[in-house]
Amino acid sequence: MATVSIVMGSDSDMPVMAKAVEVLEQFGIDYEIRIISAHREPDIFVEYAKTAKDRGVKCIIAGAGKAAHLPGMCAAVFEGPVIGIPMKTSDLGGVDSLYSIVQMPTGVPVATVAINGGANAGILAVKMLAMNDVALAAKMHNFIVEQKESVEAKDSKLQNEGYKAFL
Ligand code: RP5
Repeated sequence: MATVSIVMGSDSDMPVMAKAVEVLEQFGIDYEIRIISAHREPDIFVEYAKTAKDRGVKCIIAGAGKAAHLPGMCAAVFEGPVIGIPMKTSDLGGVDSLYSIVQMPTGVPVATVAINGGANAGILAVKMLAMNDVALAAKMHNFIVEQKESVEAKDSKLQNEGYKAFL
């Protein structure tokens, strides 16, 4: 059973989607990963989204670029939370993807992360799952503490060695 489903519109999205996968693996979350185009193969897309709940999926992470309808259509069919990742594009820089994903009509939300925000999509999914999982919440707490300590260490280095140590 897959707790999180990761889906992207094209294999060209993989470098960004891989960042979400890395986070899920870091936290030990079961996942499935698919390339499904809502535009190029709508029948397969609908079957995928309709059956996600039966596969045990609690949350979908969907990434797409350009006229990025995949995350919104996931939210239209799947009843659980959907996290959308807008891909940076060569023509419009990803603002096209961002607007396509974030501007959902009332009643059908997509929690949209930053352009190319694959890692944050994974972190947000883990935080959702951690609400009902004490062990996962403890792992997330450690992650947050480590992140804070990492920034503190950099500032300490700055104070001790000066800014040139970072160049
Ligand atoms: C979207 O169109 C995909 O998510 C991708 O970001 C974009 C371009 O797809 P390719 O032409 O690279 O397959 O459906």
